[in-house]
Amino acid sequence: MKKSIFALASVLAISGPSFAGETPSADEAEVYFINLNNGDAVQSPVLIQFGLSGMGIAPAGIDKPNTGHHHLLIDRPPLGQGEDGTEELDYALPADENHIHYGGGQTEATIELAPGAHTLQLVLGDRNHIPHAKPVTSQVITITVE
Ligand SMILES: [Cu+2]
Repeated sequence: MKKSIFALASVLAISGPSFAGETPSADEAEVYFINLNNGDAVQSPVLIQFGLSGMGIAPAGIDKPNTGHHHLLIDRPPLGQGEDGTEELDYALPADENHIHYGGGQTEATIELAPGAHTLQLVLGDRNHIPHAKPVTSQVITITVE
């Protein structure tokens, strides 16, 4: 995990100042959970399959129109305006235990989750990890790990 955070830091450093939320999304683009529904009871580790329609996947750092890479938000409020008034959708997503980047272009992941309820949301990010304009985000679902 540490290695991927360093890799992300170097991508951000190379790309320099980014222009917030300026990468256009396709009008009809949608991200969704393929194999999980709100209210599901599951066992850890949990396989999560990332669905995307209307756009394509490209690894982080690749500049290709109508593409992005998946981000999984775990146990945090829906992406939007933060408590301090910051418009989160305008900036690169952080990389931490609540924000997992799939910058290699992955379309599924198996993650460990502690027993109990967890919220999940998918957000597509552009080559600089910034949500598109307009943002392509899934519904927030709650699953319970038994
Ligand atoms: Cu990213």
